[in-house]
Order: sequence, then C-alpha cells, then structure tokens
Amino acid sequence: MLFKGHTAEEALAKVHQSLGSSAIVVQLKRVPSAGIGRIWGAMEIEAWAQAPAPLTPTPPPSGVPVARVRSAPKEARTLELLLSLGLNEESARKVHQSIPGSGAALTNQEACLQLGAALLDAWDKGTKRIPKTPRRIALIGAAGSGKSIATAKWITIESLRHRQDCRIWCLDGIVANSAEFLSQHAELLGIPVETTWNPGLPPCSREFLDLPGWNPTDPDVSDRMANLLDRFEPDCLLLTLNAAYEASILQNQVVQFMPFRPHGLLLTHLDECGSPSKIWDLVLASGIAVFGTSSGRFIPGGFERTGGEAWMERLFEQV
Ligand SMILES: Nc1nc2c(ncn2[C@@H]2O[C@H](COP(=O)(O)OP(=O)(O)OP(=O)(O)O)[C@@H](O)[C@H]2O)c(=O)[nH]1
Ligand SMILES: [Mg+2]
Repeated sequence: MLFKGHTAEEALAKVHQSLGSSAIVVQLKRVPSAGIGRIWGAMEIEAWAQAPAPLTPTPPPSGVPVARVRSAPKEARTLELLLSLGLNEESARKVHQSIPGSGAALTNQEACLQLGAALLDAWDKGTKRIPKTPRRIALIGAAGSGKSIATAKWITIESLRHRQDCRIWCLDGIVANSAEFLSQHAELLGIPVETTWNPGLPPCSREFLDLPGWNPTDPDVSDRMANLLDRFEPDCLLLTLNAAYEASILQNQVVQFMPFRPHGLLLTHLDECGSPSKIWDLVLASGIAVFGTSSGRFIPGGFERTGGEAWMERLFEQV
C-alpha cells in the first residue's frame, strides 16, 4: 500500500496507523508534491508498505524483554545501519546526528526510513547553489581529472539535443591548455572556440570555460585561475573529480579546491568506479552535491545529471 506525507515521520505515522507498528516499509521515495505545492516545486515522501506476514510466535530468549527483540535504541540502530552501507565513520556520525532523537526504540524499517530522509536532506542542502539550467559553465579540478572530455560530452548534448547556441572558451593557465580534441570536436559541431578572453563578444545561451587542471597548493597558478574565473563569472562552477581515485585523495582535492567555492561536483570515470558510499562520503564531507557524472572516454556517451534519490537507491542496493 502507498502512504504519503510531507516528511518521513508523517508518512511513517500513516503506515503505522493503517497497518500496525510492525508494518514493513519496502520502499521510500521523494516525489513532487501532488497538491498546489507542485507549482513551486514542493516535494513529499512516498512510502510503500505492507502488513507483516503472520508469524508463528516464538518465545524470546530468556531474560530479554519482548520489545527489545524487535527494536533497538536509535543510537545503535541508525549508526550501525549507516556503517553497514559502507559510509565512513565521519559521514555516518554526521547523518546520525541530523536525525532527531526521540528516544524511542526503532525497527530496521523505521531506521532506514529516517536515515534515507536524512541523506536526501543533506543532498538537497548541497544543491542550493546549483542552477536548474546552467548557462555559464566552468569545470575546475586537478590535471587529467576528465574536465575536457566531460565538457565535450556536455556541449554535444546542449548543441545537438537541446539546440542551444554554444560557445567554448579554451583558455591557458600557467601551462598551455592542450585539449586539442575539444577544439576539434567543437569545430565539428560548428561551435565557436575562443582561445583568448574577449568580454566584448555577444553572449550565447550556453558558454563553457575549459581550463587546464592545476594544483591549488601553488598560489601563482591559483591566482591566475581565480582571475580567469572572476572574469568568466560562471553560474555553474563544478569541481571535477576522477571518482576512481582513492577516497582520501578525493577528499584532499575537495578541501584544496574549496576556496574556489564550487557550486557542485562533477564525477568522471564512473565506468571505473561506481561506489555509492564513496560518493556519499564526498557529498557529506563537502556539503556540495553531485551535479552529474561522466562515464567513459567516448563522446557524448555516459553524461548524466543525477539526483540524490538515484544515489540513495544505489547505496541501499548494496545491502
Ligand atoms: N575511462 C575513462 N577515461 C576517461 C574518462 N574521462 C576522461 N578520461 C580519460 O582521462 C584522460 C584525461 O581526460 P581529460 O578530459 O583530457 O582531462 P582534463 O581534466 O581535461 O585534463 P587537463 O586539461 O590536462 O587538466 C584522457 O585520457 C581521457 O580519455 C572517463 O569517464 N572514463
Ligand atoms: Mg583539459
């Protein structure tokens, strides 16, 4: 049966009211609100639940109260579940702390519902600065993280599928921008490529800035890049990370690029790594959500915009 609520708690209360407190929640989903709230993008929680199968009563182990067999305190249950999903300890504690403690004992389903809602909430907070329709897009990140390939995929989609009028700025950092393939690809699509900054050009509906990667611990390169970014004024500045790298390297890159105030993350090499817990660890540590992913070196395949729901489903699929 389907139950709806404005919050996970409200949906759960309806499940319990109708099917009893041992009802099993089989799926949790966030959907656009059915009411007038849809107009301004309000969301609600859908919970699919079923009554529990009748059980042959088995006596509890001696000395253990009946209630403890079915449920455990929030402290143990949600933290344990978060760690079993593969999240690192810091992420698990962060999510756990954001769940309001009622002091009540929780079943596994209740704990899953609560932590699902907490994860989505953290993701949503991280999307606040990402525009719905980006117009001035700049990808930044370490050298070789996959920025130019992702840009080539994205301009192809904007130009061929969405029929947008695009321009690409391939600018040098302190080292020259060697993304020849990107310029050639853009030219094939009839997209103008600029290699020097010229603010006098008439605006296009989609403009992309391609910069060579750099190490943000180098102050001279960082100053030059900050200067180019200030001039370009991106409304969508994405920190591009090779998701196949080790988690500690990625966390370090996030910290180093944070002074550039990226609006979102763009993850590449998803064909080589799709670990959802690694992705959640990045989002939870940085407070920035994933704008999209790029998977594979072939253009324009494998470029997707993904939301928190999809990553949550992948996280729960692991267990
Ligand atoms: N397997 C795989 N390879 C990728 C992917 N994205 C990029 N590559 C490869 O990674 C290498 C670097 O990709 P680029 O897009 O040039 O990286 P970049 O960040 O623009 O590099 P710089 O401009 O030098 O900083 C190339 O050999 C690409 O073919 C991906 O999603 N999967
Ligand atoms: Mg490049």
